Amino acid sequence: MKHDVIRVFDLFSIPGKAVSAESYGSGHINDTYAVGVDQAGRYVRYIFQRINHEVFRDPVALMSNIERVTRYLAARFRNDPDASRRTLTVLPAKTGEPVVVDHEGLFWRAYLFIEGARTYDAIESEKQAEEAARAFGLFQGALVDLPGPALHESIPGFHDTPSRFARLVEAVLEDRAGRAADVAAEIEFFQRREDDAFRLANMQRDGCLPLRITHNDTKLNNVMLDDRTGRGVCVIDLDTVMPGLTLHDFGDMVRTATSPSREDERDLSKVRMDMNMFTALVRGYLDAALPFLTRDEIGQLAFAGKLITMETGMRFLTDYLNGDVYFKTSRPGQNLDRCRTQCELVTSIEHQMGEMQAVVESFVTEQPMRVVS
Ligand code: ADP
Ligand code: GN1
Ligand code: MG
Repeated sequence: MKHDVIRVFDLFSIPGKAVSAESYGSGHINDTYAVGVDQAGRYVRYIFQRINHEVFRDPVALMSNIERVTRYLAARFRNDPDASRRTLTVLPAKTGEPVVVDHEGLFWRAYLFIEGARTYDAIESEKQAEEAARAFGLFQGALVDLPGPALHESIPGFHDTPSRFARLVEAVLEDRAGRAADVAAEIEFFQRREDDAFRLANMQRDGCLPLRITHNDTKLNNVMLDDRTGRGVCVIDLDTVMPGLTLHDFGDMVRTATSPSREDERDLSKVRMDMNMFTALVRGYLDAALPFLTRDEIGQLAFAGKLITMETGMRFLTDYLNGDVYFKTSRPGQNLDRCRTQCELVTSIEHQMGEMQAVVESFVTEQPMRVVS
């Protein structure tokens, strides 16, 4: 284990004695631990996270976002019989603050552990796709009326796809790790699709897509599904909740919940956009989000899947070219493998775009949509 989490536990006002700590989950950014605590003979688990402050430059502002959002959600779920599991619960440090700095200058936070539910790194069933999408749709819907000033932008330009494209070009030119020559095919893959990077950004600039409060990191393993019922219990990983486009959230669901393969799968024959999974996603998402989405947003749902898969592929390739400095890796070449699965999925989406668009339309019974192409 990289950190002395038992020592960090003492910085929080959680009763009992920490008896175990283990690395937990498979996130690419923060360091997550499950900490077991003995509370007068009762064993209770908590989640402790070291916030990656290279990525999130202002952990205090970030935690003020998360506190506002989780308090608001807790109030909304107040009458739910399962209220304590429906949102993350931030546990204060002894200072009373939601984030604390340890002896090494690292930033830590703690959450209640959501028991009886789990996350999935790869989609296994249509039901999971539908439930995950409904949970993210409900999450967006619940935050439509969040009172107060705009949330802090925890990572500026996070889904600015044109700037992600520019950063890839920069990484190719700099070629810091001397890898560009080996990935000419992947670089060209994205260059051929440069125009796509601009579509949603242009629509937003032209006032066709509203800025809302969105999650911005809606990959499948950022939603917990109930072990018993399979239903979406809680949307987690709230670091990037900030003003954004609903389409980016839906797009990341398509990226992570339509192919049965893992993100770093090396056998590319396993990577494909499964139309049944896509249909389940649209069903679950629109069930929750149809009341607040505009026609233009609905018209771009299928395209958003392609865009975010492309954007994420570009980010993996950029990181590979920069020498693997952003996403955690556990083996050499992993970021390149991740990039390749994204390219494969983009291609699969391109082949099925007409059908995907028809699926979306089949769920919308009112007046015909305005589809911008
Ligand atoms: P990262 O930002 O690194 O992706 P996450 O916040 O997504 O970190 O946490 C990593 C994993 O830890 C999640 O995918 C989930 O499996 C688990 N996890 C996170 N928060 C909780 C929680 N409150 N209760 C139970 N498990 C959690
Ligand atoms: C990161 O933190 P995690 O693992 O849920 C990344 C996302 C990427 C994703 C790719 C803050 O998500 O943007 O889409 O990896 N989060 C950040 O798997 O960059
Ligand atoms: Mg995560």
